[in-house]
Amino acid sequence: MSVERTFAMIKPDAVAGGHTGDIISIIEKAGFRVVALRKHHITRKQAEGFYAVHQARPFFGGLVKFMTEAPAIVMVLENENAIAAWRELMGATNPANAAEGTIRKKFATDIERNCVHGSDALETAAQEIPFFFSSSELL
Ligand code: FUP
Repeated sequence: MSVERTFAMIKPDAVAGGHTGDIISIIEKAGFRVVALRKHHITRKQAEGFYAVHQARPFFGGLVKFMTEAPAIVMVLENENAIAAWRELMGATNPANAAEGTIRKKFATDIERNCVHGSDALETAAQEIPFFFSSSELL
């Protein structure tokens, strides 16, 4: 086990739905330290860059539209095994498959409007954290 940092986001659906406080409370109760946090309205260019790996997928246009429709909360979380631990707490990408007690089970609408994001590997976290934060914001 090692202490890791992961990039996390409360997506526009959950922020607009008034679930920001509940989700941050779940995060803190699960033992994560919030290293950075900011409300941020993602631009089209940022959404296209952030999800570039999915650009050939049929859902890409809808995903970019959703991610830019309203502000999100961007965060950096720290914990033992933070990357896997945060993905477990989020639940499956499709909330229909998400386990009881997970954030997506509680707050997500469907596979697109799935309320939270988390880096899927150390290398991804190392790209996603500086995509939204400068090193001086990691406190
Ligand atoms: P995750 O790592 O759980 O965020 O899932 P993916 O990287 O597979 O997908 C990234 C985002 O693409 C999901 F959060 C939502 C969106 N997506 C769709 O809208 N439809 C799909 O069929 C798959 C993913």
